Amino acid sequence: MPVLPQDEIHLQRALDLAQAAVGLASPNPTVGCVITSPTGEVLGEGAHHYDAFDHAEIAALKQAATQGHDVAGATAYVTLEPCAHHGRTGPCSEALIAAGIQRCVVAAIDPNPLTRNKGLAKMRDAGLTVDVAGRNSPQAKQARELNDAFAFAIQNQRPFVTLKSAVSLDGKIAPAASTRSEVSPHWLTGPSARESVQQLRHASDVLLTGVGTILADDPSLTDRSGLPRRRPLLRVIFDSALRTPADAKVLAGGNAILVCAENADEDRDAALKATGADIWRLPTEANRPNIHLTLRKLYEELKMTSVIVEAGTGLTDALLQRNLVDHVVLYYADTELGSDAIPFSTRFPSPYKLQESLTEVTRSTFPHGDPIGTEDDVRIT
Ligand code: AOF
Ligand code: ZN
Repeated sequence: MPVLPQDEIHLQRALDLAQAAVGLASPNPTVGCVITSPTGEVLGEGAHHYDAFDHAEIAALKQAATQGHDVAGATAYVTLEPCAHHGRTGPCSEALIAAGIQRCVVAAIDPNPLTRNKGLAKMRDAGLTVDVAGRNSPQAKQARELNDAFAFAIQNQRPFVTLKSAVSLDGKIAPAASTRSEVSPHWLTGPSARESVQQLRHASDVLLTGVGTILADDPSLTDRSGLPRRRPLLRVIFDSALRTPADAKVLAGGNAILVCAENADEDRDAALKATGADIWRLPTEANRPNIHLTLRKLYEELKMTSVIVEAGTGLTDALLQRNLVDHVVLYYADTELGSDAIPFSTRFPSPYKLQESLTEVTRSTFPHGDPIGTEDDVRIT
């Protein structure tokens, strides 16, 4: 791949269509499709939006029909293998066959066991030419990255967890508590890191934090990317004793769940629920909210497939210790904060050590290969 010179261009266009649908497809995968004539003319385009039901291929076939194009003998470029099962809609592989598509170019195989490889087989059996992008091609990589969370969640029955933090070169996330008030809350992130964080939040279903972060910084923790999403970013706060103040910014506008101990003070409920927040009373684990249980509930009951964690040392440690971190994004600030400052994690003396440990211990859970993404233009503002 590419087999033909135009393949790369059309597959890239299909990937761009999928990319534009990030936030609109979850809990389904993000998928784009382009249908072209044998001479390379674009006949129809589509992307999957969960609320519109149609899979990307059906959306593209419908657009071609609306524009009066005949797709017999055409090529379909799809970022994910066309499905073979009956779910909320009929199988796309059969729809492409029935429409007379002659060739299908696929960027990535569907990780869903219900349909994986079956769509390809159906089309091949029907006599279509089916080409799959090489595993290491840029198109295949981009297609897999778009659906990292979907693939992980469907195979592990819990959401994909991305841990995000801004750290100093010596692995600290904030100055020592005694000097903290002298520093602005956004002390470690520059404009380009902040923009990147918004993109990460936009691609996530849930933002997870701890009550310590709420009490220390009173952050609003919203998706301010300005891009559309089908369900608002759900903020989940681990708060065993319900210490979150009812006027905390994170509770403004609802879409928040406080996870507390079963015996947390009942009197706090009414004030917190009045903000629109939900309260989950769950059995604790060593006096802390049970992380496994929370993640499983988020997936099973709310179909949440991706979580971004923006938290302090305690929650970061707890997640790393339980091997519940699937992807780490660190923004490095070109500074050192000294040994009294608050560490990213007590389990690792510095991010460099963290990188080594993750490479050894949990590399197999990292779909991207390289566990740590850095951004070199981060500066203290
Ligand atoms: C495709 N094209 O655009 C998408 C696919 O519940 P359903 O019926 O919407 O099916 C969802 C499953 O279909 C999902 O888990 C994945 O395997 C596949 N998604 N397939 O051919 C698409 N979004
Ligand atoms: Zn489909």
